[in-house]
Amino acid sequence: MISTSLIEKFLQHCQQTPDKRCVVFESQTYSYADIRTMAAAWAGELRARGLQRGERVALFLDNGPKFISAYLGAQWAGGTVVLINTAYRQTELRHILRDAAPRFVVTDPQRNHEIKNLEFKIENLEFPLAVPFDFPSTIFSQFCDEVAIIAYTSGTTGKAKGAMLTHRSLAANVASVTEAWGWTSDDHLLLVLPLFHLHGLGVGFHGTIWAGASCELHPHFEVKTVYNRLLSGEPTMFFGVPTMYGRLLNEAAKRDQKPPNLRLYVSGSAALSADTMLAFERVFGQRILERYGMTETVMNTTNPLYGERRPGTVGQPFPRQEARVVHVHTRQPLPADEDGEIEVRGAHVFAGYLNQPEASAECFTPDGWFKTGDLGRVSADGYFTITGRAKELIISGGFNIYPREVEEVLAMHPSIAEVAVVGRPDPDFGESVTAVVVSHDATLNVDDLITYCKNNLASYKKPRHIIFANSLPRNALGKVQKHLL
Ligand code: MLC
Ligand code: AMP
Repeated sequence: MISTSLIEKFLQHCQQTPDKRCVVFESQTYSYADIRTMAAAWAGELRARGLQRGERVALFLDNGPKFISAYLGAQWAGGTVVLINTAYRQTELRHILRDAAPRFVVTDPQRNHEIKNLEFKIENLEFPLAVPFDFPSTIFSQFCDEVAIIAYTSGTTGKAKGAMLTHRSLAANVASVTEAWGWTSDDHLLLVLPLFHLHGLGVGFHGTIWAGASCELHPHFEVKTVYNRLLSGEPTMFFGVPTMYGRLLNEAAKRDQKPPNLRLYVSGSAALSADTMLAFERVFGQRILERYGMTETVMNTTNPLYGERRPGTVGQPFPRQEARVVHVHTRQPLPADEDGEIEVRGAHVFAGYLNQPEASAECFTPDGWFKTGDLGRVSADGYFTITGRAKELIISGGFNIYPREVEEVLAMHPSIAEVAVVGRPDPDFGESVTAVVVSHDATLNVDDLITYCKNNLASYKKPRHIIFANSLPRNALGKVQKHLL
């Protein structure tokens, strides 16, 4: 069992290789010692302002050194970090801040107004002061079973739930990931995923720190910049969602030069089509490694570093982790090649949802398997394939959108009588949000409805298509039959 934490590992690297490059951001290089100094400033500042062990610090920040140092500093000071997607608007923010009740919110001046408009008494931190701070790193062994991160992910209720990940589960997972992918201190990751989700943070950044490696952090994915950085030959790894790989392929079609081989390309957060995977291999000369994860568990299964990367599959469980397929009703394990629900078990699995004892109990079996809500099957030689979802969810460009959440906002619109939100295939985003609306207002305008959604929810959740209907198909119980839509 892993009895160390990410912070402890980070501090070990700071001691052993203080001058080694840790993060590059906007042409500026930060060594392990630099990041340690910045994280210590945050830890000192938070403690000086009264942060107690186990209290929460929310980060409402985009990618950058401030995110990284506040993240490490808050955990170093014994706090729990609450991750917030920076696209979130009032509805989402109000819910998260009410539910997580953070003691502090770390944000940028331009985002301050979003928080200030909410009726919360929060001490807002914008800049760390250099308050001296040092903690013996050994103290973190005692922290292992405390919550390191609360990451919001929705359920069918339409309200996001805070998944609590302990230091131990994060460490166990990143140890498995770095081992499976042969991640070493020589690796340099091109990291363009948002750090407020577990793909960018729990895989990209944690892996970097765990391995004592380095990453080149970008504010966001911009295809031309990423292509140029790949051409440079400097990064050894790139992690992306399928939308990014589709865009890189389009970019390659416009360029004369192809990037040299990387040690590893990884895709996840949404299904990578076998077509995209094979087209990428034809053009870039190497096969992407596809893996499968979730906020509640970070990484579950992976195609192999060496050996067959099978298109359309998400590979096998990471070292020291388990996965199986069970019947959706009887919950009994199924033989190979039969479709059911995927369950996972291991030290990587989260500790439950904040303030949700019932939902937390429901998602586990008595013997500790976590019910992922993903449908799939496993081949006789152990490769998992995801075939669908038991949970209602749209994954657009790697961001999760819960139809119910968008429906609730649209239903509040005075001109809308009924609404149902569904996903539909999209060549760029994989799936896109479509709203079927029943309205008796002939003047209702599509653009106004989209603006209305953007004012209330993160912009990526807005419908990309709105269809007007006279009524919604319902079954005898009055439930909307979405499959007919
Ligand atoms: C941005 N927009 C999206 C969108 N991303 N719309 C639908 N789906 C998306 N994914 C909208 C914005 O709201 C905005 O709308 C407009 O597009 C331009 O914004 P942008 O930021 O410039 O967009 P773009 O460059 O197109 O972003 C695409 C993307 C981004 C793929 C780079 O979505 C992204 O970084 N996705 C990664 C998500 C991720 O990290 N997921 C991991 C979850 S963890 P407007 O109208 O305001 O202009 C997880 C576990 C696991 O799932 O297994 O990893
Ligand atoms: P999130 O709630 O953002 O953590 O999203 C997790 C969900 O993303 C999983 O439950 C899956 O449905 C989906 N997912 C992640 N990786 C993959 C993948 N490689 N293929 C298909 N779906 C995936």
